[in-house]
Amino acid sequence: MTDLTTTQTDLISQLRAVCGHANVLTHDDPGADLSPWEQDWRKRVKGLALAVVRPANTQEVAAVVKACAAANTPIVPQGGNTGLVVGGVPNNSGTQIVLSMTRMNAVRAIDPANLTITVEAGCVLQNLQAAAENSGFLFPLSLGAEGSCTIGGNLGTNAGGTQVVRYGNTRELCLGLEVVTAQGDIWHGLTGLRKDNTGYDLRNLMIGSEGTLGIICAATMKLYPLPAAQLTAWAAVPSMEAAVQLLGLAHQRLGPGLTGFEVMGQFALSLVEKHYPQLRVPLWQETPWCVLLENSDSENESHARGQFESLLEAALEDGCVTDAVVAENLTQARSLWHIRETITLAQVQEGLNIKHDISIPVSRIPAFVAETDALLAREVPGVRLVDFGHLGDGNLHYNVQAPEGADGQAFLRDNEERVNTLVFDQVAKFGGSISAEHGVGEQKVNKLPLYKDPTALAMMRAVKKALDPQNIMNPGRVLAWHNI
Ligand code: FAD
Ligand code: 2HG
Ligand code: ZN
Repeated sequence: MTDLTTTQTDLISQLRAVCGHANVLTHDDPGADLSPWEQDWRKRVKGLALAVVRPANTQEVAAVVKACAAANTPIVPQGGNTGLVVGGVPNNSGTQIVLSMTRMNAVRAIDPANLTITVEAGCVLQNLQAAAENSGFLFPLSLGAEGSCTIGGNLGTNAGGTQVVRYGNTRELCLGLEVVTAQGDIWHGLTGLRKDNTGYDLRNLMIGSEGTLGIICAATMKLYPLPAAQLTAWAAVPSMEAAVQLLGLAHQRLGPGLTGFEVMGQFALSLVEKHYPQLRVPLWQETPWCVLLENSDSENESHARGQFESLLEAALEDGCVTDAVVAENLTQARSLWHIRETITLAQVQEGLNIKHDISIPVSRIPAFVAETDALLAREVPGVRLVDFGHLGDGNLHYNVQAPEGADGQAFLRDNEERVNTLVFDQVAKFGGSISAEHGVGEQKVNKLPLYKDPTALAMMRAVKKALDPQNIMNPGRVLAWHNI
């Protein structure tokens, strides 16, 4: 560890006085290993923290921020550290503290009549889902990282996941927040109100701000009735056009019952088959695309099954589906979802890759994919496209894997920048966004000014400057300070 300045040593003593000695970890502690907090999930970046601070409550968070502000020390809020854009780990300067929220994980209250649950930011998403279910409700946010990501991180990134087609992003699920500002003040905004027109929408400003404006300490989230039945189908579709046609049919036939609509390209599924053969991927060999559909029904299972079967019959007749299976039971349904959620891990096994979490209007996705696939094949010979994602939301993970047998590091060094530019230029041409779900983090910080509306960017900079004039909240993420 580098020598600490007197200010840094004093700060660490103050933080230990606030949170307790054991909850402020530094590299000077005997046997210290801070790498779980310093290394990003994709293992693309490893930072160096001045300290990892683990507060137990909102008052401690406020005191930590006040101390850091006085010492002009940057703070990187962190939840489960499953983010994919290098937003929740420190840089390598050794001057930033990681504020780990995982000790603040309590479910504070459930209000059944108001259909709300109030939880602390460090609550793991799966535990929040379970708390809701144990009280007879559904908390619908669902994503592959749900066993370790936290609701604070979900709010920080405005996470999407697989139920957005019906329930919206994390933002749509949130009614109130408790936040510590960059000055260390507490905003008590935990209302469970569905209507409140008393000025600027600060809640939605904080959501998706990736820790750059304040620290989310707790949230009041919406609950929904548990569906009476939930069915999952896996369909082979002959083209992306057919997948979009199937989506239209599913909206028409299932209405609000359509809770999931995921598309998966053949190569993406071949990676699951290759690295996780025990999962037994259905139908993938004979078709360029598969679609996973979910029907959540408020009546009963036979109603849901009847609806699903008539949808699939119509789709087979129209030719937008060539073959399909409907899960017979919950275990089979879970296995199908598990295959979908395993694509990210299969990509890790296959080697280094370039990730994109883009959105395009659904109607334009087939043309985008055809044109961009051809462009990449021409510009980066041998490149392998791992296309999958939340087609129901117009959100594709248009990921790019190195050619077979290529050295992943060399591939990234020579191609990452060029591939990003090619893909993002195409996204702009088709009226899309360069990040639909994972956020900007550090990874897209230099790209944002190229693709975001300049007036919107100017307003974002003004907000950052007003709320965090010292630039201590997750600096260098979302916006680069030299641009502010
Ligand atoms: P972290 O990674 O710890 O932090 C993420 C960002 O939020 C950072 O900028 C951090 O500073 C900020 N932050 C964290 N906590 C707070 C807080 N309390 N207050 C303010 N800011 C905070 N994302 C999707 O949107 N959809 C998916 O389907 C999806 N699937 C995934 C599947 C896998 C296998 C993996 C590894 C990731 C996936 N992700 C997905 C990305 C990631 O899980 C989400 O971004 C998630 O919301 C991050 O939560 P976290 O607690 O891990 O946050
Ligand atoms: C998903 O939808 C996640 O599974 C991760 O957003 C996407 O691995 C990816 O690129
Ligand atoms: Zn996703």
